[in-house]
Amino acid sequence: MENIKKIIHIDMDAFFAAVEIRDNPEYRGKPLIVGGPPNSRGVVSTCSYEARKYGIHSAMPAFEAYRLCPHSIFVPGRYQVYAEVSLQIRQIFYEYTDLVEPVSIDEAYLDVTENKKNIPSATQIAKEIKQKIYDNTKLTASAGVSYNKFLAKIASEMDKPDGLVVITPNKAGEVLENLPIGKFHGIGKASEKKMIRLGIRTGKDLKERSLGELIKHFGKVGSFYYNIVRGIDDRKVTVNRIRKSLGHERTFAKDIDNVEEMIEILKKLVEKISSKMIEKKFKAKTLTLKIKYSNFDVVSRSKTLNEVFDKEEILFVMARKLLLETLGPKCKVRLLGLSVSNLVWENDERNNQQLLSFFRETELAVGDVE
Ligand code: TTP
Ligand code: MG
Repeated sequence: MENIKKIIHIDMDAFFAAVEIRDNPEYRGKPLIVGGPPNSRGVVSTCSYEARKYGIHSAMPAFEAYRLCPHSIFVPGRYQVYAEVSLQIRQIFYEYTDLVEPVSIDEAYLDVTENKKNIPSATQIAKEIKQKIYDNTKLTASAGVSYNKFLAKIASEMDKPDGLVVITPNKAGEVLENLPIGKFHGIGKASEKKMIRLGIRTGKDLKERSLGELIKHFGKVGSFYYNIVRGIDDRKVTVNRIRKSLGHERTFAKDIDNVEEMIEILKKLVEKISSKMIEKKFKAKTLTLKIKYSNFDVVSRSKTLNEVFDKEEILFVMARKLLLETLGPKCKVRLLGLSVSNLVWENDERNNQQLLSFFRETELAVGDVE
């Protein structure tokens, strides 16, 4: 029982459209399309629930949306605003746990099995998060609570908008049996079609097929299907780490006290760091030197420049200076390390966290068809 997890999936409702309606109340209650424009080769990014009644949906060509509902309001996206809201809601998640896995600009999984507020009920946390999202952004989110990611995601979709659905272990079987196959997250469009051809329309139908049969028809992913319909999903909530620093260090076979030798070592460390920075296309503002003395005392000293740097020569000058300023007389050194931080990526999106790269993907989804 102990290893039962508490997972929450949060997904904002009609996200871009909801932001536009919040900021332009005259759009409320109307079919609103973010994307377009209708006479272009652009596509629908998202639309209000009123527009969805006409069959309009994300990724549909804008002219088709126009054909389905000519009196829709078309507005272009304001991605910077959506990105800011996305950051705002993420801050709320971090009040409860650091185990947050953002999956798109408006969606994330949270593992709250252990949480910063020691709240035993994940449902309670989901309620609080929804409330805080509303208080801070005046937007609604839907939440799903369950014991794994797959079920939490299913749950968040079950009562949109503004939903809060909990799938407990003893309810999971029934929920999954009744679920149309197209609603199984992870079963793509092609597999869905194939399943329907095979007479699999609901979870119940899927559950009746043997593992061998599913693998025969779908290959490796067949065993994933076999598991999810039984509510089995071991995928962990993983934090997408954003690199905040890059460093290398060397421990010597024998303690050294020769400064020239130390400088040679710094040179090697600098080479490694600089080439990695150039390869990965980022620069830094801060360099930190770490020295571990033979008695295991550790000191670190940093230097921050106003300008970003990635060149070996600059790194080396800084590193050498730091060493000479830091090193006491007649010291034996056991380890030297260098690291760079305050990183800035060449393509700006990376700077404002991965969020902006989601948002770029989103833009790609709405971008013109080539
Ligand atoms: P979704 O969460 O898929 O959709 P949604 O929030 O608009 O509506 P729902 O209530 O059903 O969750 O996507 C989040 C945002 O990402 C969406 O508002 C716009 C953007 N997006 C695109 O730009 N293109 C796409 O194809 C999709 C699916 C989303
Ligand atoms: Mg959404």
